[in-house]
Amino acid sequence: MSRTIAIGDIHGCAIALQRLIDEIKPTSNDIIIGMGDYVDRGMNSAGVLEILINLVSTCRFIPLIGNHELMMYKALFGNNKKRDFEFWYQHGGSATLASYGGNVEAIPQHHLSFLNHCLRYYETEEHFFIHANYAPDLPLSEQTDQISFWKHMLGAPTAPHVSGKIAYVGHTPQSDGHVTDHGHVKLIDTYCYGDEWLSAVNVLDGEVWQTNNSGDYRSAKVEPSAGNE
Ligand SMILES: [Mn+2]
Repeated sequence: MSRTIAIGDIHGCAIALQRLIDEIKPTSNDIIIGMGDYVDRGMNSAGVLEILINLVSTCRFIPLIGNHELMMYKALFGNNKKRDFEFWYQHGGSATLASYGGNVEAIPQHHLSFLNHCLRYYETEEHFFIHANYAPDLPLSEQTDQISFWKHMLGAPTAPHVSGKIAYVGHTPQSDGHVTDHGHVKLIDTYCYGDEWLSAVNVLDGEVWQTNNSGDYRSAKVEPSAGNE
């Protein structure tokens, strides 16, 4: 039995992430998609990246890029390091750096290489996964950085995508701690770093695992999302 599971924005919440993985119990048959924003804001970004890198050996793990990975990567490797570093540092990067003892040089090579291997989006037969948002009328391969990684989905949801596939997005914190189900698009950043929950969703049956920074676990359900509309 193969499961396809999307994990919402983690933001340095290593305790919640570890509990989540303990509950999911991934196997080599599972596809797990990380929605991006693994780092920044929370207490232990270094620990989060270490846990995610280890996931590669237990399941088929597909990490997507979030705007925070973009900021971090630019801060470390960009053309304008001073400006980009300042920008990252002020948007949660200070917490990430602290998790490495405050020393950029202490970020291990395999963490940097992880950042470099994150994907812009991922799609299956019936679903697609992208950090922030999408232009409904454009193919996934033509989406812009601004929309894919930065544009919040507030108020009315983005219209269904031209592919007819169901979208999963993170990035826009759902401050009540619940996955928001608009049918054609599911919002799964459930605000773990803001003392709510970290969510994982099995996209085939709507099972939801939720954990928090105290290491608590609860289960939930979204509407089955197989099929169209
Ligand atoms: Mn984000």
